[in-house]
Amino acid sequence: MGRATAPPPPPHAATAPPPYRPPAATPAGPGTHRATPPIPVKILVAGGFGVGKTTTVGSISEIAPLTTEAEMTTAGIGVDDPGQRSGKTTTTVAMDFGCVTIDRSLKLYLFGTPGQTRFGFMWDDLARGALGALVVVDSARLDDCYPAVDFFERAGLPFVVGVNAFDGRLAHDLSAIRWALAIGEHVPLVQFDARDRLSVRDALLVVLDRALDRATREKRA
Ligand SMILES: Nc1nc2c(ncn2[C@@H]2O[C@H](COP(=O)(O)OP(=O)(O)O)[C@@H](O)[C@H]2O)c(=O)[nH]1
Ligand SMILES: [Mg+2]
Repeated sequence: MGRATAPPPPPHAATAPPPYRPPAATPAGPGTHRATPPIPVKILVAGGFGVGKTTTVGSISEIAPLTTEAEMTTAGIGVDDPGQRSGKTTTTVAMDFGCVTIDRSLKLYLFGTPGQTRFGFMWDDLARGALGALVVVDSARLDDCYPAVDFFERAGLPFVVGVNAFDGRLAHDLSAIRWALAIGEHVPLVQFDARDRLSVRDALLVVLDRALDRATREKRA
């Protein structure tokens, strides 16, 4: 912010101008820090259709999440199945976007992928520059998350599987889910609630941990 107009000339403008003096440096006393903007980190929120990706981004985002939801139409019957327990009537057609500041040094930018496999062509673009992913899973419909698990395994991107406990219940326990998904021991598997901000935050912190772990290993290699 600056002044819109130049200050009026001093009354003695006709005399020689005063010698140039550089602007006084701001005193760097104790307690003064230069504000460094937080490091932006891109994280994907992926998974099948109707598993809670949009809900996850919406629960934690500190900006009103940008979603591209559209009403589902009868054309989707038999193609897009949100599961019996869901009252879902809309679907994400491109992506969800939200962000959350973790602390002064770190800000996460969350990109929710569209769930339907027919939008798979967008995943490569969305994954560009991402440091990690949370693959959201509905324990009653494990099949739906295979494409996402495959994608991140092939892409070599660190990911965490987050089982969204619809109504606080899991259809199978975590070890059975790990076995069914055939994910390696190095892939963290956590239970969370997509509607609960703190629960989503904890799941995202596990993703960050994985991403950091991977970055440190790469730096050492
Ligand atoms: N009961 C319950 N409903 C949920 C939960 N997570 C999402 N939902 C609902 O399930 C439906 C699908 O969620 P949504 O986030 O749109 O799924 P997406 O397709 O993965 O983006 C919506 O109607 C949500 O309100 C949950 O943890 N418990
Ligand atoms: Mg969605």
